[in-house]
Amino acid sequence: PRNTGTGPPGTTPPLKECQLPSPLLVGPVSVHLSAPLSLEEIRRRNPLVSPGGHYSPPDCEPRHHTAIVVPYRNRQTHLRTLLYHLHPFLQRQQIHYSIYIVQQWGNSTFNRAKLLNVGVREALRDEDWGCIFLHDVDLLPENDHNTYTCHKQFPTHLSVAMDKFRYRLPYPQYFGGVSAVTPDQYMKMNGFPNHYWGWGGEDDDIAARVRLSGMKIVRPPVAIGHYKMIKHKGDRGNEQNPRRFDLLKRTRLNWRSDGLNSLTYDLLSRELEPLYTNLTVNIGEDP
Ligand code: UD2
Ligand code: MN
Repeated sequence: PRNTGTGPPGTTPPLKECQLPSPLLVGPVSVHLSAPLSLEEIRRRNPLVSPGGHYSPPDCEPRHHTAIVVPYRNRQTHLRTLLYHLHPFLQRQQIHYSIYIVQQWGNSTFNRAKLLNVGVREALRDEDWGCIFLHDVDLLPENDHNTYTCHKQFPTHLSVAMDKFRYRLPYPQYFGGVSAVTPDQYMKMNGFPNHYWGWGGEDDDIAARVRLSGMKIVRPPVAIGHYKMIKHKGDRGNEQNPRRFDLLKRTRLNWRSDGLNSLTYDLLSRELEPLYTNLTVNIGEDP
């Protein structure tokens, strides 16, 4: 429980609000990609992270409460690299946070957007998060001035400058990689589409929902939104979705009826691992 200062005498005094900006920030950081440490070793290096991958700054009252949601299947080494990097990064920002790994169960075609819907819904069962990050497992932020917090009014796109796109936005409406919404913004756009099976299109659909629901995308400066993507081949079970262009033509007609309000899934387990909350979910398959 958070210390509100209203407890009986003899309890610890209330914490002061965390300073803005965090005095712990270092700016650009170099990102190591080779041979990630074991989960056990990463845990040792993050002694203040509690089960479920939960953290709150020990000596100030955090201003931000952020859930990190990662769509996931079979990317062990990427996951370790992400955890190794992201825990210290978020702690330097003095944010109260948890990391949720939403793992698609079984061998059916991967569905990133639907996993994100599941992650948002399950994270909000835990806490009243003010901000929800949608985060690819293979993306590592390279500058801690890129704060993992939300804009009050509009969804944020954070990964604006990635090494794989030569540190530029590939196209103006691009929304893939790392983005963030408040629960209100998420509700306003009816969440994300549930019917994009396989690689591609779902990020453009999400960007279209932002616009169709009367919002716009905000972004950090290109100099700050730097990310490295761990190099990888396409995964088996996540082949390019040949229907993505047809689906994208119908976002305008479908976004109100497909999304948060039509989401169904079967949560198979929920485990508080030392460095993250693991959600294993059966999301069905491409009909
Ligand atoms: C791009 C976008 C990504 C998404 C995707 C199209 C970037 C940096 N990212 O990623 O946000 O829009 O295109 O769907 O441009 N995953 C697994 N296991 C799998 C397959 C996918 O964990 O078997 C997860 C993982 O978090 C991964 C993400 O899904 O980072 C996106 O898949 P990707 O990395 O294969 O696709 P990529 O790099 O083209
Ligand atoms: Mn990737």
